[in-house]
Amino acid sequence: FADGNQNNDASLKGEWKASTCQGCTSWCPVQVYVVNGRAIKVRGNPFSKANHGKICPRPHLALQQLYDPDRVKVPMKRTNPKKGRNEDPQFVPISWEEAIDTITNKMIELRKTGETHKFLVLRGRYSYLNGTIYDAMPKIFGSPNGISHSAICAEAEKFGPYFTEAYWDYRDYDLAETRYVLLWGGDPIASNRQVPHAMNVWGDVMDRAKVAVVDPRLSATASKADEWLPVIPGEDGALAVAIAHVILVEGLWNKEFVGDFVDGVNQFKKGVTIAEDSFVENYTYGLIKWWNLELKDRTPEWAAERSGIPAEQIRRVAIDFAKAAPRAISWLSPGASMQVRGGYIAMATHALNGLVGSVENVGGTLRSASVPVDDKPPAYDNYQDEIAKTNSHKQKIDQRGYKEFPALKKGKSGGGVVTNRTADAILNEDPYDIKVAIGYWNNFAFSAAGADRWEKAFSKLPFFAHITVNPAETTQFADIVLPAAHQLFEKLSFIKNKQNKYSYASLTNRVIEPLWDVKIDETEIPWLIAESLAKKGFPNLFDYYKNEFKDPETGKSPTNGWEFTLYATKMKTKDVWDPTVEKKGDLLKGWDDFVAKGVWNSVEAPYKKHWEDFETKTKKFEFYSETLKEALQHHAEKHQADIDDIMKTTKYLARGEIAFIPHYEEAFRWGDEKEYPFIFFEHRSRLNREARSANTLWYQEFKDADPGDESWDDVAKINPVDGVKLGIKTGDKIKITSPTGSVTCTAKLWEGVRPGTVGKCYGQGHWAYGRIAALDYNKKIARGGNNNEILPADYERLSGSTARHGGTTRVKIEKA
Ligand code: MGD
Ligand code: MGD
Ligand code: MO
Repeated sequence: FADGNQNNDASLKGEWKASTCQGCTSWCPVQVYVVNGRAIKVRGNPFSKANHGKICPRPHLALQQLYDPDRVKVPMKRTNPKKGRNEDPQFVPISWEEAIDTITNKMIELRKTGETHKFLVLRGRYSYLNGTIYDAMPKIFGSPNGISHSAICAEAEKFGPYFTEAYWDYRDYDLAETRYVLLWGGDPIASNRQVPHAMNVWGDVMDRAKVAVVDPRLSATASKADEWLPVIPGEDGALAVAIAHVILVEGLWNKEFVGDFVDGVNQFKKGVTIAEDSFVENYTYGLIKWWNLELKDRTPEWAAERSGIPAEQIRRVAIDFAKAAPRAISWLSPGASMQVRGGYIAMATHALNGLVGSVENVGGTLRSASVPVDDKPPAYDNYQDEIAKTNSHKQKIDQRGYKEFPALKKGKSGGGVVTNRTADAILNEDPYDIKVAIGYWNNFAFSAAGADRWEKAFSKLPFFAHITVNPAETTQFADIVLPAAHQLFEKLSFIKNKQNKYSYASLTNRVIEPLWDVKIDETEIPWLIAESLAKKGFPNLFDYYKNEFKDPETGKSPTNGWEFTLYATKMKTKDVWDPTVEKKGDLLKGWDDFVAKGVWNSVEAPYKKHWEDFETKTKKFEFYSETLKEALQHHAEKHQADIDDIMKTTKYLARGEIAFIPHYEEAFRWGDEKEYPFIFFEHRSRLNREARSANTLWYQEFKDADPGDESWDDVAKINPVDGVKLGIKTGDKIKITSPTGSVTCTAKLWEGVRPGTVGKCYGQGHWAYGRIAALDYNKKIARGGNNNEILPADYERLSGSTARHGGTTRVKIEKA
């Protein structure tokens, strides 16, 4: 059926049905080939411009997730009250009625005692209907606690574009027009946020543009690049400021965007301070301050000592990058930012786009065209009673906004989530204890650094319900387990995203009848909870769901969970499919047309849209961030502190005005060099569907698709030079120990990591999840080791992010 010919006899040939793959944050529109009610193949949605109607390898793995015999198939309850990794939960099947009844009994108790804020919803991956369960449910019930996974994902990355150009989001890139791509820990043909797009155009990109990859590992992209800069983990900041230094000294900044000296003569000379009024900036602010405070001494020779990259290579990359201006992309990824001192690396690497004028410019970094969907739940204030109003304004459980956790999302103290801190908050009952928790599409006992704290926190919770597809690590601590519909094949909802200059709205769809007794996490399950709460005397949530979600075509209110799902999806995407609504993009004929096509494409993202008014304090692209200064000032005042004190509390070295500019900071590392001689770093797999694909045969069989890795195994990649010193050979079983934990895995001697470092993929090390992911599911023996058991729970505190990169910890390696 490679031709996808739909004209032949449908009963024999089956049918292609549209949905969306949420295996990673690319969120690609796909089609599923359904024969006789079975999904048998996934391909790209040909109507989708963003991913060229193509997919990466991973939607194929989703088929094995769907038909995984280890799935949770019916609701279950725990019969062993003791919780812990070594306790068998002794789950037994129960009905949906009993499961929901048990949950709402616990919730009603909180209403009775006035402790509704002790109710918590933990969100992992999500669709744009998440507001019904993650926002409206706790807020109407009376809790502030909708806690998302965002800060274990990539929030530190957004810190860079926000505090330079007031854009708290990921960028898109104009790959078709670019002439230079400088990647900071990004591996776009294998991961990041536009995998099928990158895979499809990378050959052309390589023909037209130079590609330089800053990554401690020889990644898939690095192996084909013009330049590989195997940076010492966490020392990216040194490279970024040295590249900026070279661009200025060589006179290669973009005059149109940045401006020029009054007399037209370049005064940027190593070590020389410059008068601020000698330069007139156009769309930027603070260039000379940045130079005087930081850049003037940041030569390639200075950076070479810190980053481990030769000065000539730094100079060459800087010059080639800037000569391509403005068609030059400095592409920032979690690799360079999700580290203890990564906030300023995010700023420094993104500031390079400012220097070459590639911000929202041809061949540069882009924002997005708008998508006319509504991703917020309808207003719910009218459904909040007194308890709800009071309690939902209490301090959130994750300690955001504490002195130590500024979490400055969009410039607001405590504006962002501090996901990983929630475990400590639960354990220490600070700011209070949590009594009833529901987690969905998340697995923090596996996916969060310092995972053992989550095992303890989940064990401590008096009541925990997990909405899940597989019996994951987190599931093992649940009192009630609810089987979730698989996102790609069994769930109706929608997302919006961008790749390849196009923004889009795409439906996830129920393309087959589920084999098992599953329900949709974000709509059907909350509906049942609301209905049950109403029967027990708390009708507000149910009233809200019934009254505020209506079919936009018939005006009908939902009478069951499926109708609620359908009407919510139709309502929130109405402007996309309603032909009478004007918009910039595809014209669809109506809801049925949207379901059939599955995707709506925008026009291309505009260039230069914000040049006249970046929404920063100064309205300019800030090299000296007045926006960050104000945010830090506000946070400091809140805690009767000064900004230097906040810097110290958040583990930064900057003092004075350095805190407001992109600058170098030495990498922060756990562990003493003598005891722990190796810098540990990690990466993701091109087969990772976040941490949800390890129980598929194809994941294990093709694991060697990651450079240096081996099928059915979990290897730590060690440079052969170090192998000789340690007396360790490829295939040896080894134990890797950090100051906070150890894992065992297999040694692989490989030249793609630099001596003194050890690199390991994230994704293996499941001790639960299923019989393929775990080496022995019943005995809870992991296949390999979970990186989160050696990564300490540390943070990039200004954004609230968890540090997984930058060589956060040192380790020792021994034969196991
Ligand atoms: P996963 O671990 O992928 O997501 O971390 P989480 O948000 O915790 O979630 C797995 C859970 O979702 C399992 O319980 C599974 O059974 C369930 N599940 C699978 N499919 C579905 C479905 O279709 N619907 C529902 N309802 N449930 C489903 C992700 C987070 O992990 C992220 S975003 C990043 S970027 C981080 N990556 C990362 C890393 O690279 N290294 C290290 N060391 N840690 C990391 N953790 C972070
Ligand atoms: P990471 O894999 O966290 O982020 O986006 P990615 O860009 O994929 O880090 C990228 C790189 O950082 C790795 O190549 C690693 O070797 C490198 N690195 C480690 N330490 C350092 C360092 O100190 N400096 C530098 N310069 N590099 C370093 C994450 C994005 O990817 C997210 S948030 C999600 S949820 C999606 N998940 C996902 C997936 O699970 N699998 C695949 N294949 N793609 C995915 N895309 C999305
Ligand atoms: Mo993520």
